Amino acid sequence: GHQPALLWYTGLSGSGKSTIANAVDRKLFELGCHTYLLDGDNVRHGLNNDLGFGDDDRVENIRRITEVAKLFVDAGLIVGTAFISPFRADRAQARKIAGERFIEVFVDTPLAICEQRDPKGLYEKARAGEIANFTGISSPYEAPESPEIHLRTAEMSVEAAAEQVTDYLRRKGFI
Ligand code: GGZ
Repeated sequence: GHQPALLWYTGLSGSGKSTIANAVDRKLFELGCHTYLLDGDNVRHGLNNDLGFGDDDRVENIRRITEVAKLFVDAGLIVGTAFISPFRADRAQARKIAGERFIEVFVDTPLAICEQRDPKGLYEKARAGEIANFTGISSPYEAPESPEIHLRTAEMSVEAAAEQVTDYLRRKGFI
């Protein structure tokens, strides 16, 4: 069996949040855990397709994600959320709502590396002024001060990062 939990991934665009969250999900599935992953693909394209990237819309984006994640946690799942979630206050609110089940996972990839990867060419567009309010360029990212899990991705593989997460879950008795 396993205990429900909320793995709250936070980090810049291109930091690897979704990739790592998916790798963790696969490992948990193999262990027989019931999981669900909320990410841009299933939330920003559906429930939150009325929201953009100004500060107010990001706050509302994260507020709704927090409430939906809470429902899945109440249903007993190990939930992952993979959003930039740039504001400390919003993550603090999610922590308050999820209680001791909240696990902040800082996907700590330096801006220079994210920008170098630029898998979707978004940083290039943001630098050229073609995308407004781009996180790290023209919109702030407030890094976590004391995340439960700190992934320094520049120094590790996706597999090693995923293992750091499952090790934590094991150590704390969630799995
Ligand atoms: C940041 C943006 C922006 C702006 C579009 N700023 O790398 P991606 O493409 O796939 O991930 C980014 C995603 C960020 O959405 P989130 O819901 O995670 O953001 S937040 O938590 O701040 O609400 C990026 C794309 O959307 N994208 N415009 N201006 N990222």
